[in-house]
Parts: sequence; structure tokens; C-alpha cells
Amino acid sequence: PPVIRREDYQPPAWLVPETGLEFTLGIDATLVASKLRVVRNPDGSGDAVLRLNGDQIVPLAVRVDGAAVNDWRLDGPDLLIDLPGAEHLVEVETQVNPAANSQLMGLYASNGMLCTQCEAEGFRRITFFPDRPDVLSTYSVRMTGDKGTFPILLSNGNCTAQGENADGTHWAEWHDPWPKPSYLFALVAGELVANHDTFTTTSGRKVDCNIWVRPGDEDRTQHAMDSLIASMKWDEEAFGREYDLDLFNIVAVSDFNMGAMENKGLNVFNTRYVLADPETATDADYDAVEGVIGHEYFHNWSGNRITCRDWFQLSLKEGFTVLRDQLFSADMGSEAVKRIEDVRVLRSAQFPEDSGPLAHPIRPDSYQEISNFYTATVYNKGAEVIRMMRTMAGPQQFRKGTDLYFDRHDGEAATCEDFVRSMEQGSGLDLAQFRLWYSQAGTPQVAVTLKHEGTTATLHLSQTVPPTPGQPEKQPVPIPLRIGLFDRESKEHTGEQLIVLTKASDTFVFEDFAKLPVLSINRGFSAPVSIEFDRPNEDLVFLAAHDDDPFARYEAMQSLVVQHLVAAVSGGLNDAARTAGRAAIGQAFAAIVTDPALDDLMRGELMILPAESYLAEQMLIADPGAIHAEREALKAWLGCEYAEALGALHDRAVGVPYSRDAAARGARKIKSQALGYIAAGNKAEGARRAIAQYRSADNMTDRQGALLILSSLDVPEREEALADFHARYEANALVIDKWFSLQAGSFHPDVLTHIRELAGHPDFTMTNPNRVRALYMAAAVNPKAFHDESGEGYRLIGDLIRRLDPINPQTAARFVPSLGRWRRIEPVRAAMMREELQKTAAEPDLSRDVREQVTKSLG
Ligand code: HT7
Ligand code: ZN
Repeated sequence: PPVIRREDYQPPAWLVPETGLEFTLGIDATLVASKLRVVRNPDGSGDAVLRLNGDQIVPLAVRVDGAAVNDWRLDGPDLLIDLPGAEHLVEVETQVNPAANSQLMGLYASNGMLCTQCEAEGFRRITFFPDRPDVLSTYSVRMTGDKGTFPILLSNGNCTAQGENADGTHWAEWHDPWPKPSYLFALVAGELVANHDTFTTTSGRKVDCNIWVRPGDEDRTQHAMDSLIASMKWDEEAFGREYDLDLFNIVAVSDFNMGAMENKGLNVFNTRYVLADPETATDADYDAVEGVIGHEYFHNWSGNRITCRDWFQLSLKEGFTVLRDQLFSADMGSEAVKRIEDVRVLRSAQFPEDSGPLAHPIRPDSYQEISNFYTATVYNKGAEVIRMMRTMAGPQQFRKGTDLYFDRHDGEAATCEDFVRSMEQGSGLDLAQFRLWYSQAGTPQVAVTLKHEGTTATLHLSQTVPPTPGQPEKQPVPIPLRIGLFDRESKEHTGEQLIVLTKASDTFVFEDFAKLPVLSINRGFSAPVSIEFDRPNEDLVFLAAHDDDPFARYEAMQSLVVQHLVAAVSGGLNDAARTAGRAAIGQAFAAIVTDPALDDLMRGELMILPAESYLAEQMLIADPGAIHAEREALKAWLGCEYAEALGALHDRAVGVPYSRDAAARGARKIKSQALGYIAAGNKAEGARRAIAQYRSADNMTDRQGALLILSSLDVPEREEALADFHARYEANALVIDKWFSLQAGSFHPDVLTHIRELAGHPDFTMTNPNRVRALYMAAAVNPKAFHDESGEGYRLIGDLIRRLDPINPQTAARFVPSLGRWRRIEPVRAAMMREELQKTAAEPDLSRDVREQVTKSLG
């Protein structure tokens, strides 16, 4: 497949200022007639040929300036038309089959309705068009369809006219006044009901807000509506961004490749990020709804009003919008907890990407299939890069930078460089060297030493950015580190400072310390780097108990456990060292469990042990079996050793009645955490408490929390609870997804057999991405199942990729990176992982999506 390179960017030869689309809707056949006013781009190549991208469509009729033409030609999937003048009206007719569209890109049928997904290159599956984000057009849409099948007809912008025909069909016309790229086009038609509310913007514009769902789901939309209205208000206050249409529609669909899509005025959402009520959604689900609603809404400015020049600039909208949604969620709840959660995601999803065969900079240089670049690197590391600018500038100067960016580039298709330049000029930062964060892949590693002599503390820092595919040599990047130096006696620090490491190595000197202070570094995770700092357990215990930065407190606890488990896994712990390590961890753990000053949401966060994938990241070559065994052993030890305190914690939490306030959410969080440790330490006691919690649960957080524990235990109560759960929620697809996920993610000894059986369950289907992810993604991230020494986990995922690819290549490709980690895994397992990749590569008709990921993973 051809490689698309960033350096080859050329402005479009033709622009399309106006687009008219007429749809005659049908589930099996939809006719699409386009009318494009095309004008030569004064900044383009002057090429007389108009290239209209297509993908699996054929032109049924082509007209130029009203006359049928025959001298068009196809270049692969694209339609080429020679145009003599500077401006023409081009009309093309096509027909598509939404019911047969299992890729869920373009126009497709889901649950009896029609909907679209056009980002990144789905529009070309609907009609021929210059399907690139730098061609902005105003869209007028007319659709006609059977009134019974499609009572609701929606598109971008405002509905300008509607009516009925004598033949039982009806029609609607929509006009979006804001020029937009084709990837933001959307159409939805089907039987839907709305939760309606209004929001009045700061300048007094009344906006009608609708959340459209299938009849019967409307009672589960209030949290989404509250989140939308909160987002609209927050963006005005935090970024000065006001909504710019009179209508904002959100539609929930059950078949969707990703989380949601920010189409102008008509967001399309995976039902998962819309529907929530206490009976069917966990607290984490509620948070996810709020975060994704915010994310898509914030795209209205960071993505829609200012879009991307080309797909290499994806992080311009995604990294920035992730940062915006993170700040929003932090303001809506606990800033500290949100930061810890965001860092956990970064470490578990992005760090492995950065250290593996698919590593790429946040602004990639090349791709074969753009869908493969909707990654944790572009999204989450992209957000971290912008967050560093905010840390260095301070929130007020940062806001000046974003204000300038929005003012200067409104209505444009911009680049990451445009953002950085606006930030430089608006905030006053010098970002010359900082630009390396956009061009270099890999997680910088910072080695730290702290020495003390007389009254001087000397901090030495050195950085290396590891080599990544195509980038053998790296330059030092600016690394902003928030630090605090604690006095061991007073347990106070001398005031937080921000230091920026710009060189390969540097020394920072601090005066007036009678004794060696305790260093708290990278507070708040001010830089997305990995810190290498060999220090005594007692310093980590100190920070875990006393650091006033909540993230640093969490980090100290994590480091304590990581140091211990890494040593244990590599066989470097004798009995005495194991006992000492456990004692230190136990001391910090007990302080967390019992500290009255901690709120329960934070306590729950601090109790979470580092993930096995993160532990594996710390080793050059990892033995997943040993990591799993050591981590489980530590969990069991903590569960035994602190059984009484954990039992008391669980009892206290059980006594807190359900509500959505922070205290009750905190109680539910520690309830699940405590239960996990209790079950690890004492299976019978864990099962007793878990089944009691399951039976008395009046909300999904508690019910799922209990079932999670039971699903890993080989006890009779497991079957009872799983059967009850399925029967109780049979009609609710999102909850049945949980039922699949819990079992596939369990540490039960027969987990692989369970997964194979679940794949044959009547509720399992390969055509619904949520269901596929519920079963197989849960399996792929379950170290016990995936890394089973038999290799069965690898074969399971390899088989899945090969079977799913012809149905939904985008979703299939998302499973490849787990096998692509083989180089960092011990040789016996690595060979089996590699074999699955090779077997996949040998398939003759592999999609571009899977082919790119597999080839790079083997390369
Ligand atoms: N901007 C949206 C990306 C997206 C997408 C990309 C490829 C294939 C399907 C997709 N659905 C949505 C989502 C977002 O980041 O907001
Ligand atoms: Zn986004």
C-alpha cells in the first residue's frame, strides 16, 4: 500500500465552496446526488483535473454545468474530471448499500436506523468528493425517506424546511452555515426520541439541545444532557468559546467504531457514552459519559471552527481537545483523582506504544492507513504536550495563547505549527526547542540523583530519548519538572519550584538544607517522562504519607510497589529483602487505608496497584507469568496482613447509601478496592462478602464490583451471580457487554475456556464493535488470559484479527498492537506471538489497516 508522507503536502487544486446533497433513503439502497460548486484554488497547482475521492462507489451519472459528460475517468477508486474553466458546477450520482456496510464507515445501518461516520475518510464511501480536511464547504442537504421507517431526519446545522409526499415518504432540508470539511458531515434517519433542553449562551443565544435515542432509552439520557450543558458553560468560562448554532443534536447509536464523533451540530455517539442510570451504569461509566460529551462538544472550536490542514495534524485537534476535556472533568470533580486516572491511561496505553514497533511522534511523518493513527500517542501524549506548555506559561498566559490561536485561525484548516506559534506569541514562551516534542517519538527517560554536602543539596538530572523506528538519534527535549524538597523532621517542603531540564544533563543547586531533603519530583506528572531514581524505601514511604501533592503521593506508592515487584520478578530479592520490601509497602498501604484526612475517592485511587502492563514496561524483557504471580502474591499478602482494616473499610463503605455525591462515590470505590484485597487474602471471606454485596446491590457500581471479584473465584457463588446478572439485564446491550467483559477479564483458572465458550454464546456477534471489544479487548488486556503459557491467548487474538478483518478492518487493526509487543516478552512466548503476526501477514486479502500494523509489528 502507498505511504502518505507529511512532507508531500500540496494544497488542493480545486476548492468546493458549496455542496448540495440529495439523499433518497433506503436501508439496502440509498441514492446520493451531489451538486458541487468547484472553483480553482488560487494557491493550488493550477491542475485542470478535478480529483474526487471515492471508495467502493461508482458514478451512475456525471454532469458538468448541467450537461452530462462522458469524459470522466476513474483512477483507482477516484473520479477524475477535466475542467476547462475556473469555476464549474459538478453533479455526480451514486448509490450505496447501508445494510451491507459492516465497516461502519460512510453511510451505514444500525439497529434499523441510518447514520454516518465520515472521519477520517468515510465521506468518500458516500459520494465522490475531495475528501481531505483542507477543503471547506457549506453544505445544504435534502433527504427523503419512508415516514414509518425514518420518522426523524437529521443533518448538520439547522432544519430549513420539511414536508410530506403523497407516497408515504417525507423530506427535510438542512443547511449548515459554517464551512466545514467533509469529515464533519453527518446524516441520521430513523425512529428516535429526544431528551430536549435549552442553553442560553453568554451573548444570549438560545440553543436547543437534543439527545436522540431509541424509544425506551430516553430515561437514561439525563446525565448526558447535564454534561452537555455543563460543557457549554465551562467552555465559555475556561476558554471563552461560545456555541455558534441555534441547535445542538446528539444521536446515540449502538454500532460505532469509536467513542463518538464531533460532526458540526450533529454529534453521533456510541450509546455507551450517552446512556446512564444508577441501575445500569457504574460511576466510571458516568465519568466517561461526562468526559466524552465534553470532548465532542469542545471540538466545536478545537476541530470544527479550526480544523486540521491534513491528517498529520490530527493532534492539533485531538491532543488539544483531550486536554480540554481533562481540565473540564477535573473542574467537575476531583482534580487530583482525574490527574491520576489520566496518567494511568497514559502509562498503560501510550508508554507501551512509545516503546514498541508502532511508535510515532504526536505529529506523525507518514502513514498507510490514517485510521491507525487515532492513537494514545496522538490523543493522550498530544494532550500532555499541550499541558506542558500550560505548566510552563501558567494558566493565564496559556489562555492568552489559546485566545490568539482561536482568533487568528478561526475558519481555517491549521497546522500544529500554527498552534505552537500562536502559543509562543500569545503566552510569551520560547518554544523553539519545545517543537521537538512534536517531531520525536519515544518517552524521555530522566535519571535523577540528589546529593547533600554541608547545607547544599545538589540535584543532577540527565535525559535520554530512546531510539524508535525510523528515529535512531534523538535530541534532548525541554522537560518541565515541578519539584519539592521536604525536610524530614518538619515534613514540610520549602516551596514548590518549576525547573526545566533542557540539556542532556544538568545540575540544580539548592541551599539551606541542614540534612539531605526528600525529593518530590515530577509533581502532578508535569512532564510525560519516566523517572529513574534509585532511592531508599523510607523516602517513598515518607512521600506516600506526607506529600502534599496528591499525584506525588500516589506516585510514591506506585514506585514503592514497582521497585519491589521488579526486583522480585527478576529474582533479585532474597527472603530478607522481600520481607523488608513488603514491610515498607505494608506501612504505606496501612497509612492509606486508615488516614482520616484522605477522602475515599483518593483513598481508592491510592490503593490501586500498578498494572501488569506497566510493570512489564519497566523491564527490557518481561516474563508476564512471573509478573502476574508476584503481583498477585503481593495483593494476597496485603489482603491477609491488613484483613482487619480492610474488613472495617468494606463494612464502613457498605453502610453508605447510594447517591451520586463525592462521598458516596468514594465509598463505592473503596468498597470494590477493599473487596479485591480481601478476596486475594482469603477466598472464602472474599466470596462471602462479594455475594452479599452482589445480592444487596442497588446500583451497577456495587453489583459490577462484586461480580468482578466473583468472576475470578472458583466458587459456586460465581455461577449464581453470573446467571442472575445475565437474566436481569438480558435486554440491555451495554450491560450484557459488561457480562462478557467481566468474564474475559477475570483471573479465573479456566478463563481461556470461558472466553472460547463466550465467543459461541448466542449474544455474541462479530458485527457489533462494542460486543467484540467487550469480549476480545478484555481478553487482550487480561495478562492471565493473553499471556497464558500455552499460547492459547495469542492464538485467540490472532484468529480474531483474521476473522474480523473482512468485516470491520478498523476494529480488527486495534488488536494487532498487543501481539506487536513480542520483542519485549520472554523468548518462548515471543515466538508464539510472532507466529500469530506471521500467520496474519500471510493472509492474501488483508485490509490496509491490518496490513500496516502487522507489517510494522514484524518489521
Ligand atoms: N474525532 C473522532 C474520531 C472518530 C473516528 C476516527 C476513525 C474512525 C471512526 C471514528 N469515529 C470517531 C472522535 C474524537 O476524537 O472525538
Ligand atoms: Zn476527539
